[in-house]
Amino acid sequence: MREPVPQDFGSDFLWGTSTAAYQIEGAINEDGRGPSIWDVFCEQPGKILNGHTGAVACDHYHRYREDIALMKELGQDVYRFSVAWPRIFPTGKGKLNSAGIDFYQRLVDETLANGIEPWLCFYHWDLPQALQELGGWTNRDTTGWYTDYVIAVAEKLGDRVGHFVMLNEPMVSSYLGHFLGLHAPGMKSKEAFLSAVHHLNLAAGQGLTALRTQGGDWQLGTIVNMGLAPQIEGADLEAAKLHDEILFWPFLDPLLLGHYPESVDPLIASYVRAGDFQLIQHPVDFLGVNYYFPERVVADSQAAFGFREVPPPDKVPKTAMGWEIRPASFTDTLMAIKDRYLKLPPLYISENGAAFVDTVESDGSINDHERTEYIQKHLSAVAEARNAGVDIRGYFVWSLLDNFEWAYGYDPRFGLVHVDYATQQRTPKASFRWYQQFVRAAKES
Ligand code: IFM
Repeated sequence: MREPVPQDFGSDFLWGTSTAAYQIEGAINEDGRGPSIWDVFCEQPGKILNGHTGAVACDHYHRYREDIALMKELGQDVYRFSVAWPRIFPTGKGKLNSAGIDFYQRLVDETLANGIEPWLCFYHWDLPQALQELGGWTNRDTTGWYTDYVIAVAEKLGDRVGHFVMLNEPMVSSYLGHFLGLHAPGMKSKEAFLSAVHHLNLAAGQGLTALRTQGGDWQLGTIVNMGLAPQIEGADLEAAKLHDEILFWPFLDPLLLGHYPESVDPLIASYVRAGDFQLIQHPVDFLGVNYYFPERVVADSQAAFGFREVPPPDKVPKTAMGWEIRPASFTDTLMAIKDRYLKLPPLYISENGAAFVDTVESDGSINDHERTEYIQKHLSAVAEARNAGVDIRGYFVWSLLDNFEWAYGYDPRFGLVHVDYATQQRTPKASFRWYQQFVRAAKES
């Protein structure tokens, strides 16, 4: 795979970074914010590495101006952030907390004042705990509370925000949160997982349909994560197909085809009601794809769904999280999405990036060449997919800042900007400088 050159993307391509509320904001008890499922999960012993929590995180709630100044310095066009639902509705529903909205008003205004377009994601996993106590995503009513929340946010911010994202990675919140128990709310049940899948899909469709009736001139879309298994010798292709049907395609098939994959259909049917697919299949203006690594799987007749995820072989390159580095699978995944759907909206790579062990040198610099190389190679993969006809219009690095990496706490560092958690000092890494130059050159091309 050759190195990407800025001309591969053209001057219209959008360059950005992504973050998520719980991973960077901190200030969990300020200005009337209610508890989220992640606050509660973090308090449970043994759930998060080193007992870390998002209570302070990057203190972005107070330092957002400094962080937006960094984005401006980086030269990015777009910034995807998420709104913390429990800041807007502390108990998930009912009376709106205006102090919570005020924070996002300031954030959006500052972003725009710096010439950056805000992309607002409604849900990046931090469900209000009060709704969890009513069943969370296993309760169909959550789709209605989500819709009320979405409308309330759009009413307050929709005059300045042009792009809204309904959900980020519903596969992770349903599977890791409801089946594997590795994420909040920490459930381990097949039924909880399947109901969460359907209710997340329904919430996105219902929320999107409601937004369309508001008359705003908005671009509406949603984000999935995908990383199809490498189609290489020795791979268990049958198991991979099953895995993808259970975990990846259930979020795109209903949206773009109006039904679940064949193997999911009988499992999930009891949660589906008449009219659901009409809501879920509502046309989107764009689709975000997050890619990190290809999922390797083998058949396992003892496993709940007949497959098991396995670690990559020793000899393949990996990130600090043990994730396989395989840019070719990124191209393959994008091609597979294109091939599966006749009518596909424009795609954005809404997350891509890697954790590596960063060393702060004695002069304060962080020469994270592995991260730069990872991004370069994955941009090549994007360029290759574009050349093969996939309509990809932008790329967002995950992430602007080092941040709270969920069950792994603060150990993995994904940022273009290093965060010293003791002092909250931000230091751009070498990858930040590389991305800055690349984006500048791409815009001039
Ligand atoms: O940090 C996460 C993010 O919240 C969602 N996508 C993957 C990232 C890295 O694990």
